[in-house]
Amino acid sequence: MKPTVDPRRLTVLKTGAPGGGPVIYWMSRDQRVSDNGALLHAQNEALKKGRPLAVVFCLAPHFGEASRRHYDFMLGGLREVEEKLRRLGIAFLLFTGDPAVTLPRELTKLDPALVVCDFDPLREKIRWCAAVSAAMQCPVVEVDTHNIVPARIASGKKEYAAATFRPKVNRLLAEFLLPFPKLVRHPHPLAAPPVDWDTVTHKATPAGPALTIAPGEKAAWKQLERFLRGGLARYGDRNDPTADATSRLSPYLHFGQISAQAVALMVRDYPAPTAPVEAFLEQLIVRRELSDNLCLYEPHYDSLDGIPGWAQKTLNDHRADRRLYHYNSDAWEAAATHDDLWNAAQRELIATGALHGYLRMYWAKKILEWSASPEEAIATAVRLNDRYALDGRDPNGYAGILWSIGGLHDRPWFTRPVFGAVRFMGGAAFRRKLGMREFIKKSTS
Ligand code: FO1
Repeated sequence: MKPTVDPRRLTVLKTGAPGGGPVIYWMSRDQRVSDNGALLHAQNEALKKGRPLAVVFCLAPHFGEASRRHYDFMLGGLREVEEKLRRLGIAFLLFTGDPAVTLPRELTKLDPALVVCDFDPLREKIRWCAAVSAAMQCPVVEVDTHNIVPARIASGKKEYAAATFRPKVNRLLAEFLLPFPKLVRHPHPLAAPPVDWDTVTHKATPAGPALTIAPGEKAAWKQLERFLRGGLARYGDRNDPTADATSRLSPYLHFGQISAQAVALMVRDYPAPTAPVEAFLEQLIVRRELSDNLCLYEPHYDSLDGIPGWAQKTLNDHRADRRLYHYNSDAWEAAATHDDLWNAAQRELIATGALHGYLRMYWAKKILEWSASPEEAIATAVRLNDRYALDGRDPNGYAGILWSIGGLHDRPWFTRPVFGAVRFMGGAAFRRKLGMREFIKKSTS
């Protein structure tokens, strides 16, 4: 029998009596065929039981603040998934509706032998999972194939900082940073009608700005190649937004169209200077998995209650400090502040759905500085990032916002008005970079 997925990736959500139907992988977070531990586990179980294998995706009519760009990107990737699965003799079924309502009904009809789902610490997905598990008679198993070291194994509690988390991940890396085995052509067919993508796309696409990058597993690998050849060696100067030395992989990672595993293995073995390779792996492995750790153990991962005690105190102590400027949500969204750099960043976010990491910190910190309260600042940053960032609605985004505004995973600095001891970011040095003046001019043209 083919090598199974490391059992430490698995969590039994429900034991139960296998039905007479297929094994089902309910795909949600990890929307890819290769390097997908949940899909591999589902196939292993289907081969053992001699059953067909079906991948099910439930298209929620709206997911948080997701807009047209997100659905175009996601559906573009899912079309590729269906095509690849068909060639492997694996059925792909797409349902539309609230997954917590649609899936219990549709999965029960299939009388599955087993339902496999993929790990996702966000409260919306936990709600969906609870509804599916409650409705199923058969066993339901969760597989963490989004993290290289499974989140539940890396740590049993909310970690304080990267410094406390890094050794726990590094100690286990050698056992988990391994290539996934390949899927085999499935010997037990299941007839499934092809998805009518035009109707689905037409129905599911809310309004909003258009997509600016190619979606899907193939496009993700092309972007990885470009990064390896181009940006990786210069990854060190990633704090210069004009250096274009970032991987631009985060939307593909967010939708699971490429696995962090595959990216880490390619980067680790690529002939490039050690420093940028280490810096990139720190972001891809420690920082990214630290944000899943936050969302897994901190229910308030997108509000003030999720930040450390010292930061709650210091922001409270400075709650009444005079704000030099104060904007409401419309002004923020319209990039209509007094600060041309902030406005340029917001326009970039709306136009492309992406914001360079360093600029994103500046963008969030200024929202703290010019909002009436820290609560309002976090709510504004979460709403704008979820609505416009292609990689929004993701643990990484929430952790980044709580880091910028609430000192999460950071330490106290010199005290300033409004910020208290939360790390301040002025932007003066930033503006002086030649590239930044171009960036601002470009955005007003
Ligand atoms: N997951 C689903 O299972 N069904 C959806 O319709 C869906 C829509 C969606 C839109 C934007 C977005 O950023 C994510 C979306 N997801 C959907 C969830 C995604 O797959 C991830 O599970 C979470 O966003 C990250 O934890």
